Amino acid sequence: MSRKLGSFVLGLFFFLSMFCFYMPVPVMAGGPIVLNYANFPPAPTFPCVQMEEWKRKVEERTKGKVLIQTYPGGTLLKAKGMMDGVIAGTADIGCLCMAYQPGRFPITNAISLPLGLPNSTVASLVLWELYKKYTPRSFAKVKVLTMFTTAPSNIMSKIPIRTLEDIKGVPLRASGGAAQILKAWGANRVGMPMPETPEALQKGVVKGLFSSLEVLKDFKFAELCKYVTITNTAVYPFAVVMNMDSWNRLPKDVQKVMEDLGREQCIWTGTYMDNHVAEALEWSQKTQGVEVIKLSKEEKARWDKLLDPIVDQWVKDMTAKGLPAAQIVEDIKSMIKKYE
Ligand code: 3IO
Repeated sequence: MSRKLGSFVLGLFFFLSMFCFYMPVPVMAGGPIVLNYANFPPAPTFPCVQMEEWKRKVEERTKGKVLIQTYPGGTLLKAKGMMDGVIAGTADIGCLCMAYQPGRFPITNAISLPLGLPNSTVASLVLWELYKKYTPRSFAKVKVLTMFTTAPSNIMSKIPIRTLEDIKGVPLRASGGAAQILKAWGANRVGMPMPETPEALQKGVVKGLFSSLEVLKDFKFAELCKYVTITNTAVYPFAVVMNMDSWNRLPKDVQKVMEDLGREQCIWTGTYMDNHVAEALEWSQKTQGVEVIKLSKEEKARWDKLLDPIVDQWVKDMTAKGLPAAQIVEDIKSMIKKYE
């Protein structure tokens, strides 16, 4: 009796497994498509907030066909290894800050030149259009899902910086184009990715940093840096990239959802950043006693004058490397006008 039952169960198993075998592949055969998304800073910061928003939209618009597994805080890939990690397939998707490898992304890093980008929303749109126009070789090995920038950078410091004399020789943290600007103002610029900055500030390796102001709240820098000097200059450019094989494996309809999200996500993140900067600055002043220093007109003119050679020098250097550098600068200027 039990023998008969045994062979019945076995037979049933084979019978059913045949169905599994012949089932058309994507339709729930192995559950949803799971994609790993790596990010380098802690979860509450803006690159991760936009990551969760992108995940939400993709899962909703693919109706559960795709599941995005997010890894904030450098748990899967760290700041400087993001691009190569995605190329190697350590993560399917990764969010990277291009300023951490400035030589690697010369065209898109042009966005951090002092060209008067007014806010994150406009800068993000300009960056996205710049990428679409030039499709830089630096991204040939990956699928670019979106790009965005921070809001323009300001100085956050433990000591008040009111004049060029005050900033001279002060160790301040910045990366990429922002670092060039600090150098021009005479600061002792120290390069490191954002996640290493809290410890450097704590230990006194640096006396402040040069970045977008939402970090006052998101990294609690307002507890240490009681002064903000308004300069509204360099933005930091970011890219979200996908491993090329992972991309090619996706069904066409899923690819379309992600393609259509590229520009939308760029605008969402720019808008979130601009609003969050305003909120974080207010919080810093009201609850942390942070002083906001506005340079006088004459002082501002001195600071701006030191930035004049930066764009010319960049055009010279990049032209020598065979890039249409003057055209890129012209494009950025006219795109700013268009989006403003
Ligand atoms: C940044 C990087 C990670 C988390 C929050 C952030 N806000 C601004 C940045 C820009 C940046 O990459 C940097 O190094 O200043």
